Amino acid sequence: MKQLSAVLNEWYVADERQAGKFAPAAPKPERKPKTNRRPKQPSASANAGTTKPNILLLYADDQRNHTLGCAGHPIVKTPNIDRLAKDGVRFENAFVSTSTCWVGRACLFTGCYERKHLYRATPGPLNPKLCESSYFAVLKRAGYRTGHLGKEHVTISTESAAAMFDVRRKIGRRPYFKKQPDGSERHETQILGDWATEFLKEQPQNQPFCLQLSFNATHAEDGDKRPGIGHYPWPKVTNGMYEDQQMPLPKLRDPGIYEAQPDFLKKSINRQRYFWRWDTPEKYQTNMRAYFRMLSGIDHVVGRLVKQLEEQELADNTIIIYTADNGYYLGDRGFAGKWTHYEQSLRVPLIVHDPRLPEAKRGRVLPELALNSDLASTMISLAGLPAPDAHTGRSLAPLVRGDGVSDWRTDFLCEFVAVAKTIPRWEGVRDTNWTYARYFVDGPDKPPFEFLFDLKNDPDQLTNLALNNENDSALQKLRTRCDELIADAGPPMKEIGETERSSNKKR
Ligand SMILES: [Ca+2]
Repeated sequence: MKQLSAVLNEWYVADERQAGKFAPAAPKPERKPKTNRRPKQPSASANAGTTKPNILLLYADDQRNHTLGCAGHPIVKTPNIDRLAKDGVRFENAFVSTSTCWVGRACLFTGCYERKHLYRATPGPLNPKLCESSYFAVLKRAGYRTGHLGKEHVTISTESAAAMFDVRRKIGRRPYFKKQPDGSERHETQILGDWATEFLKEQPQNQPFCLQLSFNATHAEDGDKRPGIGHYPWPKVTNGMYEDQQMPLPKLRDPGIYEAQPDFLKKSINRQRYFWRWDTPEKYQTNMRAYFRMLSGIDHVVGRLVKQLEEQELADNTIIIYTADNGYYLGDRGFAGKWTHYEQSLRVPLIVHDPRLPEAKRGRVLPELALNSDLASTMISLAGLPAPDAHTGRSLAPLVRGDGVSDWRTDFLCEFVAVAKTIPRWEGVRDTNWTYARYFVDGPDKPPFEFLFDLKNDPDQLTNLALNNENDSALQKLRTRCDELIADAGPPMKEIGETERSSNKKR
């Protein structure tokens, strides 16, 4: 069995190959960009003619906040992402307000709560009006070259797409390994690295860019239940990693934690998928290793892209943001997946690396509550433009810069409106001290099932204080606050029509 150091060494040798010989020889992508592709230009020097910063948003799938080296994880190796955190800032309280792939992406693109964009809770593509105030559209109008590469999982109208993207290339999993013209197979994560490299090489001078790279990793291959390479296919570059290591068990693994859940969660998709991934010690160990290899595969591409930016002398003017579309139950509470109100589902990693930050402002870990819907305003304001009024999110730029911000949010609306079959619609408030959630198990006209957790005294959310009305004043306060947040963002639950339930198969 190989020692970890040997594996890592090979990994970085492979990294050199990627940057040198291998990457340029990478096969051509299956699909050409759709719109407004610009002619190739020499990639000689930085886009020094522009004063606007470039933006590179790296967007992982199904990754909880704790699975990064820089977040203190004892096993997973993410040295390139860790470097971004060391030289940038990391938000240790970053959340998604809706925890699922497609709604999370709609929140990211529009800068709005689900309650405002109502994607898939209302018919049709992503709200065209809100697409106009998406960061892609705003930055494109301001002269940026914009690109989205990878998993989209949001239906965008042709007109909206034309306003948002200069370059748009989609790629899915199923399978992760794509057959290449020479007969070899290449992992989707690495293909995205190739595509992003091409995008950078074609970047014209005197123009800034905003590029989002949306990985399918670390989403499980749901159709393949074989533990390891079947369910969590990793790129070859991480072969052998973690092989000699015991995977730590989830902290919240006591069966009593699962048993204490209400029936509608005990029978939910969170439980069904637990049996796909985590229910036996062997399956758990094998799948965790594979999952971490997928994560390290993303990290490898991050390293490739940083190197590419440096080679093109773009690194000093390119802001890099790393985050994920939703949190993830890795067997915690007897669950798998996301969708629900617990911390494991709502928390995501968030790093903002702005090379313009002075030395003294680098390497900070910020405690403020940051949301996926904040990133649209953040990118727009980092580009020096005013954030659109339509956004419910707020720019994180002052926090990144280290400006004193005295009126930052202390709570946010969390919800799941575009409901999947086995998770009832729910809405709630994540406060700095409390989590409140109400599930409309029997429909929006019937009394909901409520959760209330005192995060100061019960950070693991084990005692539901709403069950016996154990803290009536907090419960009343949070019910009211939930109503207020909803009133600011959109309609109450009972005014939202039936969801397109059948369209929720792919997550
Ligand atoms: Ca996801």
